[in-house]
Amino acid sequence: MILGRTERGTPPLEPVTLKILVAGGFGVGKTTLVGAVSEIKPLRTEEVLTEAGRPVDDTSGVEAKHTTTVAMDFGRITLREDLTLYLFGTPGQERFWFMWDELSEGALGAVVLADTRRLEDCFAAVDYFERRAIPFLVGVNCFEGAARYPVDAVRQALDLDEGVPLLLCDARDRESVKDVLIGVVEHAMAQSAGRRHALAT
Ligand SMILES: Nc1nc2c(ncn2[C@@H]2O[C@H](COP(=O)(O)OP(=O)(O)OP(=O)(O)O)[C@@H](O)[C@H]2O)c(=O)[nH]1
Ligand SMILES: [Mg+2]
Repeated sequence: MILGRTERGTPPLEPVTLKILVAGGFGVGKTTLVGAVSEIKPLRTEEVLTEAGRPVDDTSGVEAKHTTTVAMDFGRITLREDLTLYLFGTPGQERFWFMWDELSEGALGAVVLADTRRLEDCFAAVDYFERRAIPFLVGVNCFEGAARYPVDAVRQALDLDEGVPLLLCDARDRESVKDVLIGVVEHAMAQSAGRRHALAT
């Protein structure tokens, strides 16, 4: 009888868990993205947008939005039997950005979500990850009614480095979000392999 790998007692693969951040401006779809792919009921910290916040909470473009993230979103997705991602969605509003340093501790990489109607809202997130050399990818969340721009035009507007991937996505769609997450993992792995190579030569 020929024994299969498991019968021969090959140890099961050690699962790898990686931490990925989901950042971007207010109302761009971070909480939606984490909820679309998480296998566990996502932990959310939503608070109702109030009259008092109206002068600072710019909901133009997302008028149907009634709540905002005040601390973080948390979800989990198993991409492969041996690869699990923990997703941490950051709060979008500037007054909660002090959370970002805490959340980015130990992160492999990040997704910066962008909305072409308010592209400038993601500049701060792009700067944040560039400065800390945390590998990131830009996901353009394609809201209905938002003009579609060529990928190169968006890259230029964001002044992205050549190596930073940019993908179009739909934060509500599981498969689309999965592609984005796979993109971040691959990009981060390629960067760290590049760094190791540079050190060895
Ligand atoms: N049409 C459309 N609506 C979306 C999409 N993604 C999110 N939304 C809606 O846009 C609104 C904002 O989504 P959230 O996921 O709360 O955004 P957020 O980035 O977590 O917001 P903050 O935490 O407040 O910064 C919600 O009403 C979503 O239903 C999308 O891809 N298309
Ligand atoms: Mg949110």
